[in-house]
Amino acid sequence: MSTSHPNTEIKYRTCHLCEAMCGLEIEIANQEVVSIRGHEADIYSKGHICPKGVALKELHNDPDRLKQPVKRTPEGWVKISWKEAFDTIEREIKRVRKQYGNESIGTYTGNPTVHNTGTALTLYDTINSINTRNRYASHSLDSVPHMLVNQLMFGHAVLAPIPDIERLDYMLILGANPLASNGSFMSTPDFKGKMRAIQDRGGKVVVIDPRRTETAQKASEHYFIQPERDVLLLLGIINELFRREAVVASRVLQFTDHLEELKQIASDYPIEKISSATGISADQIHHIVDDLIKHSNVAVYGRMGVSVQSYGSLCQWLISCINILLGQLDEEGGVLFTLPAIDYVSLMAHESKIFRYQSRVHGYKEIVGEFPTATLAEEMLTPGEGQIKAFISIAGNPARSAPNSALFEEALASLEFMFAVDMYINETTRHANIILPPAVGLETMHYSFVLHMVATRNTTKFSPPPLPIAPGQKYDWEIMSELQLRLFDGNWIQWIKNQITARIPPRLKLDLALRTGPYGVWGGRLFRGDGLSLSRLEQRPEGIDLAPLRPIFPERLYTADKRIKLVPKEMADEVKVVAGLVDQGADSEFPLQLIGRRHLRSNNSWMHNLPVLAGGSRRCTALVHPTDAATFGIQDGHSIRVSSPCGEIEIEAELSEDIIQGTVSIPHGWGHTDTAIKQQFAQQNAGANINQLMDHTRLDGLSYNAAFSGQPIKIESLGSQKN
Ligand SMILES: Nc1nc2c(c(=O)[nH]1)N[C@H]1C(S)=C(S)[C@@H](COP(=O)(O)OP(=O)(O)OC[C@H]3O[C@@H](n4cnc5c(=O)[nH]c(N)nc54)[C@H](O)[C@@H]3O)O[C@H]1N2
Ligand SMILES: Nc1nc2c(c(=O)[nH]1)N[C@H]1C(S)=C(S)[C@@H](COP(=O)(O)OP(=O)(O)OC[C@H]3O[C@@H](n4cnc5c(=O)[nH]c(N)nc54)[C@H](O)[C@@H]3O)O[C@H]1N2
Ligand code: SF4
Ligand SMILES: [Mo]
Repeated sequence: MSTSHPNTEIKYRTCHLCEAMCGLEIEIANQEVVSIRGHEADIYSKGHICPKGVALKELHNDPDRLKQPVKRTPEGWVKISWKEAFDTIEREIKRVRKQYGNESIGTYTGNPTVHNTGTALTLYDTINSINTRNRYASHSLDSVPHMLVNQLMFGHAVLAPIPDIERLDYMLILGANPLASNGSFMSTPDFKGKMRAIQDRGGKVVVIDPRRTETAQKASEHYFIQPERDVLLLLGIINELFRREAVVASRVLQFTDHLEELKQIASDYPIEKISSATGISADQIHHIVDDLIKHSNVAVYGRMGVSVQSYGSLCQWLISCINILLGQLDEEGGVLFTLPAIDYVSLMAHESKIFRYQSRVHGYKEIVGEFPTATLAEEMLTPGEGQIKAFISIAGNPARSAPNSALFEEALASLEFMFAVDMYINETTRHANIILPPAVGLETMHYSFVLHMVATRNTTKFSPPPLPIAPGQKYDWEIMSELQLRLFDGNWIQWIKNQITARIPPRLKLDLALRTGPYGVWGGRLFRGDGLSLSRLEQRPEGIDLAPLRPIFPERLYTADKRIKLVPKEMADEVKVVAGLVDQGADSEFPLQLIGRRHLRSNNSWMHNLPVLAGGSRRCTALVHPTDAATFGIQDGHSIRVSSPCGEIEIEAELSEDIIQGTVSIPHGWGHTDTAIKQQFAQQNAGANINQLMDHTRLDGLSYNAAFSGQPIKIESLGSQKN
């Protein structure tokens, strides 16, 4: 392709901001980004891009981005050397560990740790070296129901069923909005185009959501559902599949146990009994079941909306059950499992364990080595042995992303020592004593080894860093490895291992994993006569296609007997809580329910400082149904107070028939009102913080995932002025 300037060069890099893995074509002149567009030749994204990918240029040039360590002093933030930063951190962490014990150190790892290659490659060893059970992550605000269900049914937390988007002809989506989120547990660029292709080939996409979302508007059908009632709908569908004797005698059913038990459980939930609680009529549910049975290639898919709620694990479990009953699990055109070039599933097999020990304050069970983030503040604030006194936050903003922000901020302020690995001074890192900023974005190399595991096709691609780092900057993996060596605690065998793993450069790790992986030059099967290695991938910036997903069970199952557990005991116990839901009324004091909302131009809490994304029209509004607005005397544009048992916020009301009556929708990640943060643009467009309202004790009953959806609230008008 031609460049607009003689000095310019073109570089290619995969965008790391969301799961879609779009290939970017970046025009660079004199080490400055001139432009970013979609890479047409990319074998997976084929030129697709969204506004966030383009904004990587602004992220690179953001004047508020830190490039050197800073320490908090009474006079404000002061730049310090890397040596002083690491020395202080080592001294303080070791002091706290010696004084209060290992569990007094808490760690939190946020969403970008999954997306950033250098961090992802070093995180596990670094956190392990710190040797504390007080480990927390954004997963428990997001995806632990998926992980728990995969572990219980298939024997591995990250062995996840993925919709076969290119071949299915009927897709039932519950609680996901891929037109805004670009897909999750379904890494696939250009979902919009793929949805159109399904419709063009005579298929259907059907959305179940309390809001008529961007996806719902383009879908073939949309049904409004009452928040947190999906579990009833799913049980009703299963009941009907048994009643109509529509269970398919599939290949997978031959190595699946407990069919009768599932039939028994669902027998209490005929469609006529559950329909009014869901808000979807019995006729409409029958119509959905007709379609599920009629189509030959079907995928039922549920994401955030059915995970971050009180019945998150039950929903994810029942979704997999329906896919199995319809004969669609592990079949082309249904939901399949990946076999990526770096086989993270097999590499992490020994780590995929659950329920081994419990959290101190509430006795919540660990899942893959982590406790629920919703209880992290209490673990900091509750005195006693094991209380968290020092805190390490890596690429996260739990002061905005975790429930009950006021409690969380109180907890952060109570710590003896905290440090963060982050490039911004935000609501969380402002409490740190020291911030270590890594090089980010276009300064770093990329290989999406976590996301290939949840992609709709097996592909592989590596991007070297398009831009150099400035003198004095450090890469994320350099920071992590230094921490791994300095903060180590353990016996001498572990010490030796730690010394070695901390010194393996990330490129070598990638190369080894590729070479020994399923398509590797030293690996199992040979690929096109020539196995993969990093140098081979580097010659192919557009990536290499490794073919569509294909059936892979029972060989790929990680259960000891290579059989699928349709009704794990934990689920059989938990499903009993659903009985009372069928005729449960609204809370009398807090009669409305809250749900979230994502926008294409935003990314959780951290891209609001980029004018190209966050400028323009106001997005942080409360969507209120006109009937509810009339009940509470609210008009469009009114400033309203939204309150819950945990707190209150003020926000502008936006009246809309796109939300189900009785429910209010507010996006998360906003509320940049804290004057101690240093994100100038975000502060000017602060918005309101929904997590101020979220009750940190509302959890999914089995996985302890935060239950953001369905939070009871009330609203009142504050008058006509726009805030
Ligand atoms: N109410 C409500 N709350 C929610 C959600 C919701 O839907 N509703 N969604 C939840 C979900 S799904 C998630 S995943 C969580 C996210 O929760 P978190 O991960 O805690 O929060 P983020 O807003 O993603 O913040 C990411 C942080 O990483 C920093 N960062 C970005 N890139 C890099 C990098 O390359 N290196 C380092 N070291 N730091 C980097 C950013 O500056 C920012 O501080 O929020 C959860 N919270
Ligand atoms: N632009 C953008 N993209 C993102 C992100 C972002 O912040 N911005 N975040 C990334 C992250 S961390 C994640 S985890 C993914 C999430 O990806 P998705 O899950 O696709 O994203 P959401 O938009 O949160 O979709 C959740 C949907 O569930 C609906 N919902 C809420 N409660 C219920 C309920 O009780 N039942 C049902 N059926 N539906 C319900 C909501 O209305 C919403 O439409 O997106 C990723 N991509
Ligand atoms: S869709 Fe996701 S991966 Fe693609 S450009 Fe946008 S943020 Fe980046
Ligand atoms: Mo997430």
